[in-house]
Amino acid sequence: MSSTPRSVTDWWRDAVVYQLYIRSFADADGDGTGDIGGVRARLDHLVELGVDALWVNPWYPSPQVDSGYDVADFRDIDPLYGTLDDADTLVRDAHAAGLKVLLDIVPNHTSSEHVWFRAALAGDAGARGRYHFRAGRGEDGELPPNDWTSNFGGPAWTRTTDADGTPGDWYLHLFAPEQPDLDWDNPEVRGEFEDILRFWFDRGVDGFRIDVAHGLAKEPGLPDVGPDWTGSTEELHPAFDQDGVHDIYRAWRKVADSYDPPRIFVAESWPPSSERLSLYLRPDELHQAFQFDLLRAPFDARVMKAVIATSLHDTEGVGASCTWTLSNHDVVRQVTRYARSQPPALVDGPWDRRRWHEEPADLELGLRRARAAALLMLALPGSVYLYQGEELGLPEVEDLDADRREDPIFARSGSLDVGRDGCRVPLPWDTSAPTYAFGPEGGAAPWLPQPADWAGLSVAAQAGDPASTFELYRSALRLRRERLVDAGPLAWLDTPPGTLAFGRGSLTCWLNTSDHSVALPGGRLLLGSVPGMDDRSLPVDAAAWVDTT
Ligand code: TEU
Repeated sequence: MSSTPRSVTDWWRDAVVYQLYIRSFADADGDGTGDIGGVRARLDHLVELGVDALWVNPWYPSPQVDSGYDVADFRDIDPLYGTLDDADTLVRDAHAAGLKVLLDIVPNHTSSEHVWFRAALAGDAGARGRYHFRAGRGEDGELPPNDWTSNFGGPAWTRTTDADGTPGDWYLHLFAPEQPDLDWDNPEVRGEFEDILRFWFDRGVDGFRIDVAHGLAKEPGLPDVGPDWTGSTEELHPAFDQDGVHDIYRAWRKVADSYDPPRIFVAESWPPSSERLSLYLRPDELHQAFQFDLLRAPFDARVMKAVIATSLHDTEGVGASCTWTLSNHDVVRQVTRYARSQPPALVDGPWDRRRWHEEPADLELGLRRARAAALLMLALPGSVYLYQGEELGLPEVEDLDADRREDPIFARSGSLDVGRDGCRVPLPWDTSAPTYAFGPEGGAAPWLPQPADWAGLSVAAQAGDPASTFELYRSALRLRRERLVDAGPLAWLDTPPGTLAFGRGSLTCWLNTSDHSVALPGGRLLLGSVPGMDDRSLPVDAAAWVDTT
């Protein structure tokens, strides 16, 4: 809990938020899946780590086709995780512990089991108007309405069957067929989601992470994307980052500001550029938007410095602050990303998943680099989101059996993309293999198997060990609160190739991604990413915080 008082309304500008992937955090009822009881039982972990808030991935009723991102009812809790009363209790517990609580809102689509979509399939014209139903192309409407493909592989359209058994219209799903896209041109959709926001804000929830925030408005007419679209996030797609989204968020901001204290939003948006990302951060729109370019960057000081400088420039241009992250439940964990030869420039999530066949991972190197990158990120101005397990230095689990993989990306890509299960393996709490106290003694096995060699990565093995990753994060968060929360903007220093350094207040952060150690000019070492390093030289693949007063 922060020891530095912050303004009640601006706590989020430099907050450290812990992404809590509830399916894999802690299992209290012994069914093998994480739950609210498990979160309540382990809240002290977040307090000891020193974060300011938690973001809970979707916990709503869902068929779990996409780990809860296929929501069937936005105003309840899936029995897998508990009840609405449990949720209220957790919010109270978190607040009592000094932690804010953010939920995950999924406005781009519903589950195909949502009452709205069930009515649409039954032929209710009004319900169909809440989604993107279109007649097919071709002589008998047998071809999809356009050439869009799903983010998970395969077509983005599924044809329905009319009540008389004849083939009917198609509906759009940018993700799985069980996730039909909502039509945000429909005022009923807009009204429903503003009511959903109020439902949770009224229960004390402090804000939301907005899923696929860049996807709600589609280009009118849903035009073809054309054969030349490469799928790179640098190109605008008619389904993403359309200017129409900003009206939606201006309305949402009004809802958030009507509460005391005001509630907040953080956008998951993958626009073609940092400049377009800043449009979401204008004063009458959203508070935060994940700056994914640092996550997409290789462990390379030159690339990382360019990403940081561009992001700071673009957000300052709209009077906003940056929101950094290196990890989440959708991308390969950074210990493994940094464990292979590094790409020359930014990459997209799936790229790392395709490499594991190409070269072995040096996880010792990967962890060393991930610890250094964490000190870099935590020294930056702005807010930081940590993904559960990164404070333990967990690697990606790349050897899950195919029959254990639940991510729809795996099946829908014809197993060409192994999918995201490898970064979603349940946390190890103590050293007792094979489940490391993820659930109660005698409980069901965790929903994904944990590696046999994770005892040393568990919370119990690391807490109190000054050389551990957990204690590195704890120290960094404490020092960050004491020295950096009001330290203002960064000032770059001139440094040798392969390194970067910047000053913030009395602290200078150094990063060395070169192939040789470099001299540290003066100052007292406050924190180093490599255990036992001194304040005279910075080893390779390391970072240091130096007191330069
Ligand atoms: O992810 C949106 C999104 O863009 C991701 O699918 C990303 O493109 C992909 O994971 C990169 O590998 C959000 C959620 O974070 C994700 O878990 C959901 O599956 C998706 O939306 C659909 O709701």
